[in-house]
Order: sequence, then C-alpha cells, then structure tokens
Amino acid sequence: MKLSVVLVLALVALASSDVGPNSRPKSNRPGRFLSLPVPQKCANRPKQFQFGRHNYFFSGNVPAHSQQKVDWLDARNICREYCMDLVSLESLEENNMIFRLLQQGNVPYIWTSGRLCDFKGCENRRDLEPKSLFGWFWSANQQKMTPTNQAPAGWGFNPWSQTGHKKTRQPDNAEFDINGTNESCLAVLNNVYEDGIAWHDVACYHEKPFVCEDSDELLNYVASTNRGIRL
Ligand SMILES: *[C@@H]1O[C@H](CO)[C@@H](O)[C@H](O)[C@H]1NC(C)=O
Ligand SMILES: *[C@@H]1O[C@H](CO)[C@@H](O)[C@H](O)[C@H]1NC(C)=O
Ligand SMILES: [Ca+2]
Ligand SMILES: [Ca+2]
Repeated sequence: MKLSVVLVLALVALASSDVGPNSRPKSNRPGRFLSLPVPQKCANRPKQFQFGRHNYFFSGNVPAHSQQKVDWLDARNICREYCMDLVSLESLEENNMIFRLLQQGNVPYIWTSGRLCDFKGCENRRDLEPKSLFGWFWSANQQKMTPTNQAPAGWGFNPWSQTGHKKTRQPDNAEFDINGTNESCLAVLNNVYEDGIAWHDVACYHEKPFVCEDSDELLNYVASTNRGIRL
C-alpha cells in the first residue's frame, strides 16, 4: 500500500476512535480533547502484565503515576500517550484478571474505558434506548456492552453491582438525583458498598487510579507512521 493510503487509513481510524459509537465525548471542561500517542512513550510503555496479545499496567504500580488520581478523560489521555487506552473488559477471563488485581492489591477502585453513549452523536439511536440498559460501550474500541440487566454470555453472573448509593442495582445514575451530574463512566469498585468487586456507573469528574490496556488502533497508527519503531 502506498504511504499516503496508509496515512489516510490511520487518520480515519484515529478519528473514528475518538469515542464512538459516532462522536467525541462531550467533556465537562471546554477545550478538552483526546490525546495523540507519543511514539517514544509507546515504545517504552509500562508492560506489567499481559492478556492475549495486549499489555497492561495499573497506575498505582508505575512510579511515574503511582500517586495519580485523575478524572476519566485525563486517565484515557495518559493511557493514549502510551498507545494504550483505559481497560475494556470484554471477556470473563480479562474481567477476572482485573478483579484479582483489585483484590490482591487492595485497590479501592479503578477507571475503565466504559462509557454511556449520552453525548453528541448518540441522539436518535433507538438501538441504545433505554440508555440505562442498552447505552453502554467500551470507548477504547467502540464495542457495545451486554445490556446492563443481563449476564454477558458465558459469564454466569452480572458484573454490574446489585447495589450502590440508592441501594438499587447499577447503573443507577445516582449522582443525577444529588446534584444533576450524570454517572456516564464505568469504574470497578472494590467493596465500596459492601458489594464485593463490581461495576458501577460513576460521574466522570471523580478522580481515580486507572488500568491502561494496549490499543491496537494506536499501536498500528504509530507503527505505520514510524518506520522501524519497536513497540
Ligand atoms: C442525565 O440523566 C438524566 C436522567 O436519567 C437524563 O434525563 C438526562 O438527559 C441526562 N443528561 C445527559 C446530558 O445525558
Ligand atoms: C456534585 O457533587 C459533588 C459532591 O457533592 C461535587 O464534588 C461535584 O462538583 C458536584 N458537581 C456539580 C456539577 O455540581
Ligand atoms: Ca480488553
Ligand atoms: Ca452508580
């Protein structure tokens, strides 16, 4: 393929990864965008553990980030500079791996790439209604989640917590009732509501440590634009 074609494909891929399914997230501060990968950081990214062909790290175990608690978009952007993104839990095995990390490390909570499609570009999507059941997806790769009231196929349990601030099952958008802030981001919480380790919808401005996972899209983009780079 000609380089120009590769470039165009890479840029299209980047644009479509901006947050999907169709658009950029509406951030809560003006002028905030997704960060582009930094080739040197991609080449030297922390690789703490692996699953399938992906590398991962937990911010709390990386000296440069161990004290960091950041909001959801900042967390994504820190990951993205390394050609990674926030972790997406598409399989039971990967979910188990992350639950074990929280349990063994006594980690209270982490951000994932899970996001509610409630921003510009998500209107008029009848397939996402009602949002609380059908509107969740992994923003790292635009993959839709199983409806929130069902166990994903083969999991045998529903990873969303059965309880929370309002003592009802998650997602509950509880902060909306408190002060009108929507809970549009997915965090894994470790027994915060005496509910074990489970998924919760949380307002995206909350500051948390995070897990980064390799992004095929960003790695491919950096590989195609930096001849000979070792990633
Ligand atoms: C926030 O949540 C409320 C209640 O579910 C909903 O009516 C409203 O449209 C949401 N706001 C946005 C920006 O999605
Ligand atoms: C909502 O309440 C929380 C905690 O009470 C606060 O930190 C946050 O800034 C509030 N959000 C808005 C938009 O007022
Ligand atoms: Ca994943
Ligand atoms: Ca919640």
